[in-house]
Amino acid sequence: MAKPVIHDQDGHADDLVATLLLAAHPAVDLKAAIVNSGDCLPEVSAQVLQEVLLQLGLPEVVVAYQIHSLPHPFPAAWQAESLNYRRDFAGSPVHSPTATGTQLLVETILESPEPVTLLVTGPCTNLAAALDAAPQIARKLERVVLMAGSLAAGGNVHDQPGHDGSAEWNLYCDPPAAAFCLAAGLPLELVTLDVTNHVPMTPPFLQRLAERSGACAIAARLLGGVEQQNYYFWDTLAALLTCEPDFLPRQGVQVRIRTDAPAEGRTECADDGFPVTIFAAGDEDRTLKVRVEERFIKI
Ligand code: AGV
Ligand code: CA
Repeated sequence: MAKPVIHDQDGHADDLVATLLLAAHPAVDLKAAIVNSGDCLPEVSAQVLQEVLLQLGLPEVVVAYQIHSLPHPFPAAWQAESLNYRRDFAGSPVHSPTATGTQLLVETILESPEPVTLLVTGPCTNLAAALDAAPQIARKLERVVLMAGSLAAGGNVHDQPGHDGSAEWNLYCDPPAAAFCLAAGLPLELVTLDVTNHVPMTPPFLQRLAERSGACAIAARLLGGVEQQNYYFWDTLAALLTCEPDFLPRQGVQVRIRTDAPAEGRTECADDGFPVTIFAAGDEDRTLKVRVEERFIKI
């Protein structure tokens, strides 16, 4: 039986491709995708996502966007990459998504007859807002997979004044929201940079994607709209692990999220931290890139 899943994301190319993966995977029944402020222009990325889902014959996935203000906004140049995706999908959208993303998240969870799996691949801001508005959603969440954090691998926030670079961007952009979600007792599973750093997204893979038809070709076009250097299977790997939890080994740890400068958003293991599950690259880290690429091409 396919599991009900919601994708809460922030509209960068790999977020959009992660939604396509969830929509295509037989183990998953994707109910909704919410595009939030973060690494994109939310309205633009939501329109592109809606358009792509319609092109692929998937009108049943409900798309909405939500504007939030973030303590540490993403670089404007990364947000503006949304315009590149739209340039490639010219033509007026058949439907324009509405700005009701928090409401969609709450309602989709509460209306589901079964417990829901939630994938978050952007800031924790919208999940925190939803928990604030309707705390009872916590009991309906079976798994909450986050592309977030870094334990031993170091951060990917560079050149931000007053920050030491030790955080991953999705947590750095809104540390209080991340800390709030961590403390909310959710069944959290983290896909951290410790794993994703083993899986860079390289031109030969994009070339292979582009040579295929359907969702693969669209994914290649979306991913071609970003600066390729230092791009990884971040959200796309988190989506794969949402569909196939046994793809990588898992382990339980206790973590805390710093909200104090200069390490805001940094994740640390701590005996008095909150219990979470983390995915590990395992001994196979050298072959992981090949395994992930092969799995992707086939879905
Ligand atoms: O930290 C990874 C997160 C993922 O959710 N994002 C991109 C993915 O959607 C932020 C990010 C880190 N480095 C980036 C990012 C880069 N070089 N370009 C765009 N976004
Ligand atoms: Ca993202």
